[in-house]
Amino acid sequence: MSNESVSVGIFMGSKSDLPIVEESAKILSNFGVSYDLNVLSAHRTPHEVVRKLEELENKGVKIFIAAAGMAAHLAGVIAAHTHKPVLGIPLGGGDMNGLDSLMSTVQMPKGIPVATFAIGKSGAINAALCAVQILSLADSNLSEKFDQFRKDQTEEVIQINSETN
Ligand code: RP5
Repeated sequence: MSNESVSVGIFMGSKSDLPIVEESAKILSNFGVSYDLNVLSAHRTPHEVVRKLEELENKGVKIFIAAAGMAAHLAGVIAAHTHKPVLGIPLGGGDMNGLDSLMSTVQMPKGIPVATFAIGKSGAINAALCAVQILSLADSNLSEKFDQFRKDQTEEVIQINSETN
């Protein structure tokens, strides 16, 4: 096990979630934020989820991102075992197109919060951006990168109009 520090611990419930969760990883990579990506399930591998979470706590993890579909309890289980912020991404793919995982993730009973994002790709991107925003509070370099990202994003939209008008 390496002793390298990790800022964000990413968990997904199944390998089938990877194409969406990679969107979070791409954002964190672009901002130079260290992360650790894990396929671990709250119901298939409950002990491994906790073991991995504790390993990451020892590496100084500051935020957890948890993505799962169907009866998506992964984010809630992680939140039960840590005092760090947990950002939940509900995933589609099941018969209910993600409404099941949205409700499972967002409807946490009081006392154990999970910040819940949009279903699927938008949620994966926004959860990572939110992680960057939280880390920026104590990191002025990262904060500058985030400011630049927002400026560039605005500029791209303005550019589309100047090209079409
Ligand atoms: C959840 O069940 C996973 O997060 C995944 O989104 C869903 C289906 O998992 P697989 O049957 O594809 O492994 O636990």
